[in-house]
Amino acid sequence: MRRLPPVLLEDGCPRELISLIRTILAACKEISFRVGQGALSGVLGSTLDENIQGETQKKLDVLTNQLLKDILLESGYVKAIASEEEDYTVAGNPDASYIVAFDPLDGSSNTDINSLVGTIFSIMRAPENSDAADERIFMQPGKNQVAAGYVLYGPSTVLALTTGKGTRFFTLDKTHGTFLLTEDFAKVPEETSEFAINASNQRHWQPAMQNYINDLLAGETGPRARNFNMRWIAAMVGDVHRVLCRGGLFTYPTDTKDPNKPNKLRLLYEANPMAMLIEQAGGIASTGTERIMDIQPDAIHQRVAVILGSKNEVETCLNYHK
Ligand code: AFP
Repeated sequence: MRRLPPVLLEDGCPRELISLIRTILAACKEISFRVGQGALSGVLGSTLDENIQGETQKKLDVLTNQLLKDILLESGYVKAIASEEEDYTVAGNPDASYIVAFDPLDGSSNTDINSLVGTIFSIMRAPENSDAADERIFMQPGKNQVAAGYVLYGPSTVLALTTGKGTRFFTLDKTHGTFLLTEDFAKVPEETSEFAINASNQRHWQPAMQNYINDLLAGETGPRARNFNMRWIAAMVGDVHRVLCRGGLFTYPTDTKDPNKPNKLRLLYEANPMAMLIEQAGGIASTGTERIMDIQPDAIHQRVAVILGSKNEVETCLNYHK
């Protein structure tokens, strides 16, 4: 089976970028081990702290963030990092070419119930002659990403990775500590009868999403004339993995539940990398009104609405938004 570095070399990936990806994966192997230890290593449960976004931090949020941050900054391959768990960006090697945004442990509330969690990352080039301490170096649209991926810590540890030449899956061989290519060029089926949304927010959605979901729920006697199935893992990384594997529509739409927080998912380290993986597998990723990867960010923790997945179903959903 092919190993990760040769696959990326064949794609013509710059050596520095490959080294950076391998650095992220070194941290992810450690995270995979820690998550797998669960209650044995005393890392479950919450801290007493909140992050800048007002969310209670899990012990594993803090630990995984520290692991990724330390290994990335020590590697010398990154000019700066942005993390869900860091209030501000952190400067690294001023001469490095790349910047990395990451969610160290997406779906961290799942850790306490031994369910799916994952690390999401997005890599971009730092602008020429930029200042490593200037957070504006992250204010680039997702279409500038040179690589994006996630590592899903499930029954097996799976890496989904794109460097702009398709989306591939690698599985961690825990005996040898190596990520091995297990699926070349994943393709999201264009048609689907499966969707993922937190239905408990239904009364807070905008009319377009209300109408779309009502028509799915109406099943074969409704306007769609067929039955749909619903799944919700409460970790975007798990839901997107399912969509990449067998198709589906995943959405976390705008809602009016909290007027100060109309959107939930973060653009830089959740929506953008997932959008790149989905598009590279033939799917669509939109906010409902625009392509996610075209959005010009104005803050590192900016949130956006997300509708992504199987091409035909996302297009149908977008038609309700016109
Ligand atoms: P964390 O990044 O704080 O772990 O949150 C996970 C998440 O942002 C995303 O991965 C899920 O899709 C979503 O939250 C689940 O939210 P609900 O609480 O509405 O189920």
